[in-house]
Amino acid sequence: MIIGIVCYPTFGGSGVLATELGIELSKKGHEIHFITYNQPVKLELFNNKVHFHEVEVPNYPLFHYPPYELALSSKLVGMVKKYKIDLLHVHYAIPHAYAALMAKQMLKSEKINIPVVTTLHGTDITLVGSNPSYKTAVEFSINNSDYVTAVSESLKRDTLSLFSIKKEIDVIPNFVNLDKYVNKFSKNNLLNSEDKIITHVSNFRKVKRITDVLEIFYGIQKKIPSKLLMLGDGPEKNKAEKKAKKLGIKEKVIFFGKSNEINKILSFSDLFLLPSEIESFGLSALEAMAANVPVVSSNTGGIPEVNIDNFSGKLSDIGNVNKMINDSVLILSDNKIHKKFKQNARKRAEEFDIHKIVPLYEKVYKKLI
Ligand code: GMT
Repeated sequence: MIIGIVCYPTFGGSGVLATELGIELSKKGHEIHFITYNQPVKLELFNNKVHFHEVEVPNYPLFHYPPYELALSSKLVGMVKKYKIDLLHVHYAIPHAYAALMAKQMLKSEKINIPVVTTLHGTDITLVGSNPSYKTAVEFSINNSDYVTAVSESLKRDTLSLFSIKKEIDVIPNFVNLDKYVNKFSKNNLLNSEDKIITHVSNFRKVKRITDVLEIFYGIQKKIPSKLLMLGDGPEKNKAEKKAKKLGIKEKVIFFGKSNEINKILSFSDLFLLPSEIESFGLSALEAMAANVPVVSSNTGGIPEVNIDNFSGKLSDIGNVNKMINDSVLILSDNKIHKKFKQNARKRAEEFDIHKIVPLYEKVYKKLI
């Protein structure tokens, strides 16, 4: 099959997932065309089955907002015709689903029928999509896609309750490439070999509750010699650095910024923290679990579908920092308990093996083409 994939090319979960999907599909012999404004960060154009086409958005002084959707839909029309693309799979509804439907409409007038699969990822529904400024167009895009998938049951429920949906929504959970998380790497020389390594990975937005991450770590390090590794970047990073200083733990918290080597850091991590306010799935938690790292998280949204309480980690109500500290200390202070949680984390991640989930998307494509 020849598949066009539209996604954000950044470090966010939806872009990472879409990139991994495209790479895996290409390994299975499909021809993949990524169509977005930059080369996706995790995409290596390593074989002739994967292509990247940049969407250029020319600016003009009249434009306060350069019209990306227009450029994207025009590009999609051109690419579908040029490469005889069989199907468009768009990740994150805003504005990708809308642009793909416009392209579909334009192609119809040339007697080309291009199926559009829309995968909902989370904030395109919960935080941004349901905003009155976007809601009508998002609802239209969902109802008029040929097939709609959501990454968790929780996101499906949210979509059905926030919008008036006439379309069936199929849950196809996110996946992980387990092979990437088997090698062990040695600790960075900034880290003492005695210290337990606590890790957090995110885009440092408000919903991630970064100050909770620091407060949980503050509680842990009082009882267990440890370091906190903060991976990623975003609007809350400055605040986090200030908070670490205020709590007197600046020396124990290391901010790494955006990284393409998360698998290496996870390979020597002992615990992963994800106390988010909203999370449709929690791909970062799944990646940690694939690397044998237990997860202490909130129980919001789709997280309980990934992290199983008392098995792969521990879950708490949003903001219950004291419980998260106690849970972390319990997991880390006894080697036998820690080992069991580590094994269970990997076992749970195996349920989301890329080789189990990607065929579900292939089945959808075959049905539509
Ligand atoms: O967390 C974000 O704001 C980024 C967003 C994205 O587009 O990458 O993440 C969402 O999609 C991920 C991949 O499906 C999910 O694992 C995240 O839980 C989801 N984020 C939220 O729902 C806040």
